[in-house]
Amino acid sequence: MTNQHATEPTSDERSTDTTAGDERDPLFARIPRRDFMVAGAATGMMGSLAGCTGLLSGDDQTSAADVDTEVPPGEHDDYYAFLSGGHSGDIRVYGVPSMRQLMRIPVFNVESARGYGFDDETHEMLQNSGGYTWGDTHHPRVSQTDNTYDGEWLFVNDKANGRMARIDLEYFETDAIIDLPNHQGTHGACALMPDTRLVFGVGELRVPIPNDGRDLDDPSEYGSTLSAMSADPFDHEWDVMVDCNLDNGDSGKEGEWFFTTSYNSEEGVTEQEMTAADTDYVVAFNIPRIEDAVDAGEYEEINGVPVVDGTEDSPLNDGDEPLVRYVDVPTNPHGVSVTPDGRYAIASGKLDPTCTVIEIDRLNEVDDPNDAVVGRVNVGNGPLHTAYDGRGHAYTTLFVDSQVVKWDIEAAVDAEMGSEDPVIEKHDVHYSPGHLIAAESYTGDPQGDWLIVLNKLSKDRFLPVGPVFPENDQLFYIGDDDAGMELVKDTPAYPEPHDASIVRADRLDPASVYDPDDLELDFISPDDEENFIERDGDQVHIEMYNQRNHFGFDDITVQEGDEVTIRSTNIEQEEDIIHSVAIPQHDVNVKLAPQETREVTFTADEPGVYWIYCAYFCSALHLEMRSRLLVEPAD
Ligand code: CUK
Ligand code: CUA
Ligand code: CA
Repeated sequence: MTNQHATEPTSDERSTDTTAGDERDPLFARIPRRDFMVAGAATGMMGSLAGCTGLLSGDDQTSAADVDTEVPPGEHDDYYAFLSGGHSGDIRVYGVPSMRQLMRIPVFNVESARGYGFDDETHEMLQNSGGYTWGDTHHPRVSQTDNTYDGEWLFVNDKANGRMARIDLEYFETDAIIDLPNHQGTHGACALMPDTRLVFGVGELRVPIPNDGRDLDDPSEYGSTLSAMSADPFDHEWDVMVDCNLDNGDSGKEGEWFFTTSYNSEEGVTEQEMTAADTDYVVAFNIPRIEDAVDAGEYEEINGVPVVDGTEDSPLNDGDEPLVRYVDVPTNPHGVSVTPDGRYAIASGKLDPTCTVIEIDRLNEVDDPNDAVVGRVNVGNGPLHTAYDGRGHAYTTLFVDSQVVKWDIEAAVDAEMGSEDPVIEKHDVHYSPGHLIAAESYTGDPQGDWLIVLNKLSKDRFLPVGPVFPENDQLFYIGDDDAGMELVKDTPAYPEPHDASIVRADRLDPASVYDPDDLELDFISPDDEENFIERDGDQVHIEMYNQRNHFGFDDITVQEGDEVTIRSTNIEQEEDIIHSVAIPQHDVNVKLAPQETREVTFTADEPGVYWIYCAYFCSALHLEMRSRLLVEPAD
């Protein structure tokens, strides 16, 4: 068997010419043509993929042609990937297939490069949602219309503090955060499909609800909730309570069901207790029925939120139209995701080597929800998450085996329970994968070309950087079922992405300068009357424009002890000319992109001279772009 890399591609095969005269969709121009692969096979590139446990019948297995992931200087990627930053608290934006990091979007973290958390507006947003300086983002999900990404919003959870955030994809900035009072940690996050009518945060950690000191050491009284929010405006609508815990979540495609896993049906508090039972749950929430209960007043208000009783013994779950159905699945499941056609919810076993296939329509037909289970495939050890290519295949990460397994969904429905037969192929990854995500896998129409596997461990894959290792996000090409999965790129990732969404670039329409009408604060032009320094007692209010290479005032004089508010507009029209208002020794750092207006409030508590300067390198006279803040000593 020859290694696929033994034969160097010819210069033709290595071509990066994306304008070659053919009729392919320019979006997919970089994917090699079928004839490359035939040529590759003909020149002796037969054999198994490096690191691939070949399950295809031996000699027929051709390697994939070398897939071109190069995005030459000046060219753009075909996709955006939005990766959660884990306990960095942010979102990272990558281009795919280059895997270049394009931007970071601070969400729950204070971040100086973008001045996030420094100006009054973002500071207050963080203060009003709990005042924490960090969060733990896991599940970034992009809004959809008709089960297709619409590029409007991205929603993400905070596992650390029980919050959900909304990111505006016009400006690539966090614009709203909701503190969910009945959540200790919000883990899963996903909108209700097909149209993002609601956004869900999945409460993971069981606590007394309300958590006000009652039932401290009586875990049988603990619970968790699924929280529903409207997307725009971003408002908390209701919770539904369960006894067990809730973990990951995904939406059905028809606005009816929302699925989560639960690994703690035991309602335990120790590892031993939480792993005692042979089965836990996929919890299926019937959203219209829950909404009807809210409308009918069948809830208890807790912490200002209508909370519907969805526990197993709830009277609302009696009868023909239960609000919440509990499906038994093997012990301590983790990921759950709905197939692109909306037929099945597939849950990964984590402690059990299987994925369980639930037929969603059957949930309305069967008396015993366990009768909705139509398949159970033995995929390997430690299955965590499943993604889709839109061609009927599922791809599941195996944390323990350090592999990705590709399997056939309908074959799993046809096969005996527990069969390995639906498995098509396994490929090693490096190492210990958590999530994986295929291009547009969460929509009704996955693109079927790229797959990113988010490996928790990188070990020997990169230059050593001390005891804290980067993660390793590996890019696979999955567009050729005959050739199999091809590993094409390792990408070190700063700790610690958990999940991602990959969105076709043409679905987004980001702004390159601000529209002043979209901002809360009024634009400040260079007109004299719009630039002023006003005193009211010991409060000083300053409004000034800025542009290359000066601020509206050369000097600003205040008194020791004054509370100073500076509001400033970057009046530049030209994209990418960013300024800032930075003041040494006052923790002031406000980024101002073109046409943006922000304000910052601080106390001038030490007399002296302070140079207000611009921290973005904006022009040749960037260093000269500064003003003096003169703080006069108090009498
Ligand atoms: S995740 Cu949050 S523990 Cu598997 Cu979706 Cu990493
Ligand atoms: Cu403006 Cu540097
Ligand atoms: Ca369990």
